Amino acid sequence: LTSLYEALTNRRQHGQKSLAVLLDPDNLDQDSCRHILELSEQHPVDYFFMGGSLVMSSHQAALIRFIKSRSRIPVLLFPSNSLHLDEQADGILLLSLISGRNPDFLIGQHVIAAPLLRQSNLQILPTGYMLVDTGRQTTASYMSGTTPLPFDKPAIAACTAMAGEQLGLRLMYLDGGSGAMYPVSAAMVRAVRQATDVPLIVGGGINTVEKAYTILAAGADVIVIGNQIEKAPEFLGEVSKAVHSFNKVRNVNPE
Ligand code: 1GP
Repeated sequence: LTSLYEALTNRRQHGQKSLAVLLDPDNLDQDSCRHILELSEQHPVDYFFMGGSLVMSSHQAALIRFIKSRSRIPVLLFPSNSLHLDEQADGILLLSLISGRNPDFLIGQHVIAAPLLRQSNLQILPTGYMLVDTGRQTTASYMSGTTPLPFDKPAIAACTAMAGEQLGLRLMYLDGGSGAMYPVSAAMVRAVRQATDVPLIVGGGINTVEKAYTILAAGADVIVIGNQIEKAPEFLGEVSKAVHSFNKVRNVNPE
């Protein structure tokens, strides 16, 4: 197992929560990236996720180079297809879109990427990726040609995650989609948490500290914030503090 994965499972075992900041090359220029890196020196960030559902721009490689030359925070690729691989990153969330029934995103893109990944030094994190319906169609659901999980059916999400874990996936990622109107429900986070033992990542539409706290309290190990930090970079400080205060509380009252 990779060291990134070991760190994630260790943190889960100790009830420690993590913050991932999603950097979408389509929405981020170098100046905004520099600003986020400066903020991340004052307010701990555990991971940068790099990617987006479309990636029209060609500067992902330059952005990763920029981050790696200035920060020690691990960069994990969050690719939407096999074109978005980049060896400069530390690792890759190798997503299998298990909420959908499109074989291309369950296994097809992975077959294309496999020889490249094998040659690379990227740490591979096999991830069960579940898109959840949060009120409007997201780029990810449109581009992947898949139907997201129904918002109010936590049991379907739990069974999907269970199946993903049984197939050998080592992380689960519940995603309401970038810029979702509201995040996935606490009930769904709780159901997936109870159904599986692997670290749980939750993102999409987390744009207040309260929402972040609710998702963490429901059992997410990692929360992902993209849009709200793009819109208001100072949110990084607020949400980082929330994640860490949560960890302090958990340390006093371990489960
Ligand atoms: C989307 O989970 C990420 O894949 C982050 O979503 O941009 O809404 O924070 P937001």
